[in-house]
Order: sequence, then structure tokens, then C-alpha cells
Amino acid sequence: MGPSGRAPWPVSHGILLTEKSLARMGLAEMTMNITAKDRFQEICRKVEARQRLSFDDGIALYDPAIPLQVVAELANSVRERMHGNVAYYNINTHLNPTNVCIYRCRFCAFRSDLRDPKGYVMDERAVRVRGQEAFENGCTEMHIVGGLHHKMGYDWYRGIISQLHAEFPSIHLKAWTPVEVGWFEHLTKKSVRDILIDLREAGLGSLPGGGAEIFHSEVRDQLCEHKANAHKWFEVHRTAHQLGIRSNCTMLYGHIEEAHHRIDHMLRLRSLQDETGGFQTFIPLAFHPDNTELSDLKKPSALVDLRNIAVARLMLDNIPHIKAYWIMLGIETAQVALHYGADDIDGTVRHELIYHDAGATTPEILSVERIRELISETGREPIERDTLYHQIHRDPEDFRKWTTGKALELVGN
Ligand code: V47
Repeated sequence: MGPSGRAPWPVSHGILLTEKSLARMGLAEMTMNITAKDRFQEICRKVEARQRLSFDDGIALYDPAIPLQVVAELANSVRERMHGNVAYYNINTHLNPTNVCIYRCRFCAFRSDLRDPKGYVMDERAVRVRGQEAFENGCTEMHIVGGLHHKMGYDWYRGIISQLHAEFPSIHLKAWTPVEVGWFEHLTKKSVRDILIDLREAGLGSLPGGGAEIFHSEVRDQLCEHKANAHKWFEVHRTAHQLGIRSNCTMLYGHIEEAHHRIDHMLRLRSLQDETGGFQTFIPLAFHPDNTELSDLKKPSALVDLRNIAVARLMLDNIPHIKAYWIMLGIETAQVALHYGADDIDGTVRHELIYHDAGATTPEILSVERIRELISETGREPIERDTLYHQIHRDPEDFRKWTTGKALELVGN
């Protein structure tokens, strides 16, 4: 917001991309052929009428014949209709208790073999040090995921949650993906439901969005054939939502997938959301190829990143938030993404390994001042949230102390 309390440019609380506004942008006549223009105007009409976009609409939005700028303007108008001018962030840290993993996903640079010198496993003391550091730095959230260690039992994974929850009860634990939960099922022979109930009792707060990759078997079988399949991924999230545990969802793009795999992926998420309403945020994740088996591929460009954000905002009409994960996008692209459909930039983050092992050149942490400044520079108003999207009010005398305010409602939908 500007000093007057108003955004430095008009915030569109309705859809504006009619013939007139396309003409105003000068793009309709200049760059779109007739078929693409008709197709896009039909999509605009649907969005304006709050009608659901179809699979074919999604494919069209990826068609380079429809310029990114107009897709972005449409996505931005939906984003502003839902969230006004605010952009969310949190103060968080990552904890990857082990990188040793039985799986060998082709896109992963983080994993290690059991006997590889790179492999590590954290003990109770190491976990405590990380909890203490998170507490001292005012974190409201720990994002906990790791490998499936050949030798560590369910009790070790559960123990991380119960220890952190007992020692640092104010920190929300967003932990374990369906890949781990599927592994716990194998280890304990218990149902997904019983495992999630047990983890919640231990202190689990919500599930992160990882492990989704691309659901379509044409791609998934080539990337991570043995890992939890789409069915398991959805079973875990559906069960979590039925138990009142919220979760996020992701999509790993920019490798061997095509547009139809991405749209298929989003529509599967949209469909579960219709059923349960339990997803909070969708996070498109750009593939980083360094140190992976797919290192011959190029990292997706910023234009691909931004189109994915915009398409996701338009297709996922029932998922409240779209996150521009700055660690993965880079700071500048994440800033731009706040005008391409995203309303959240993730958090200050510390100890991120998955992307940095795969060649991310972003910093490993941002200060609170910097993240607020990055959001403000885009003309958006920074709001600190907790994991479940309640406003956080910091004590001005001691930033480690906070109170949780109201649930952050959508402006409209
Ligand atoms: O599932 C792994 C991806 C995910 C690479 O819930 C890679 O708020 C790119 O899920 N290049 C884990 N991507 C990260 C994740 C996440 C991140 C931020 C916020 C949230 C949330 C969730 O990272 C994995 C996989 O899809 N990944 N390796 C790589 N080389």
C-alpha cells in the first residue's frame, strides 16, 4: 500500500478483460490470431461469470498463441477479486531429518544412499538445536520432510514430531508427505487414517504439499516409478482432510511433462478440493536439474514459471492460495508472480536443502524486513500469517512473541 493506504494502481475487484480492456492493452489486435483471441475471450467470459474452466480451456491457456500478458492480467484480476491487494508470508524453517532414502527419484539431488558419506540422520539433540533456533528466530512453522531411511523405524519419525511439539509447542509442525505416510503404513501395518490420528496426537499440525510431482502415470512412472503413486497421494490427503487436518499441494513442472499432464494434475487436485475443501495452497515447483539424473534438461524460464502461476490461479478456482515459492522461482520472479496470480510468497525460510542441492542460487534465508520490503516493492501489502492462514501480530518489544489473530478470509471468490 502507498502512504495514503491505497495501492499505487487501481485494484481490479472484478474481471476487466472484455473486448475493451483487451484493446486497451493493445495485445488483442497486435499479437493474437483470431482463433486464439476468440478462445481467450470465451475463457474471459467464463471467468467473469465465475464459471469453471474446462480441460480444453487449460490447454488453451498454455498455448503460446495467447500472450502471457493477457493470461496474467486475467489471473491477476481473479487474484485481486479473492485477496484484494494483500500478499502473505510467514516466518518458517525447514527440517530435513535425514537425506538417506530407499527411493531414487530421477529429479532429486537431495537424496543419499545409506553408505554414502553425504548421508546423514539427525538425533534428538540435533532436532532440539533446530527447534531452539526456530523458536529464537520467532518461527511459527517448521516444514519437516526427508528421505525414507532404510533403518529408521516409524517411532523415529513420530519421535521427531512428539519431541518438537513437547519442547516448542508454539511452533506449527507441517510434516511428512504421502510418500512418508505410505512408508509408515508399510512399517506399522496400520491404516493411513490411524497413522494420521497417531501423528496428530504426537503434534502434527498439517501436511505439506510435496511428493505430488506429476500424477499422470506417463510421467510419474518415468520420474519416480516406485514411490507413492497418485492414488496413495490422494488417499493420504483425502484422509487428512476428513480428519480436519489441512494440507497443501504442489506440482513439479519443467522436466519431461507436457501441458496436458499439468492440466490433468490440476484438475485432479480441483476435484479432491470439491470433495473436501482441505487444501489451502497450491505451489507450482519449477524443476532444478543440477546434480540430478535429469541434469541434461534446462531449468524452466521465468516466463514458463509465470505462466504456470497464472494458469494455476485460473484453473484452481476452489483452492484459496497460490504460492510463489521464492526459493525456487528466484526473488525477482516471485515478486512479479504477485501480479500473475500468486498471493503468497512462502516464508523467511532457513535450512532449505532440496532446492539448494539441485542448484538453486537463491539465498538460504531472508530477513523479515527483507521479505516485507520485497512484497511492498510490488505494491502489495505484506501480511504475516501462520500456517493455517490466521493473521500474526508480533509483539513490538520482542518479535519472538506473537498472538494469533483472525482467520484471513477471502475478499470474494
Ligand atoms: O516433492 C525435489 C520437489 C518437493 C527437486 O507445502 C524438486 O508449503 C525441483 O513440496 N527441482 C518438496 N523440485 C518441496 C515441497 C514444498 C516446497 C515449499 C512449500 C511447500 C508447502 C512444499 O520439491 C518434492 C519435489 O516435487 N523437488 N527435487 C528438484 N531437483
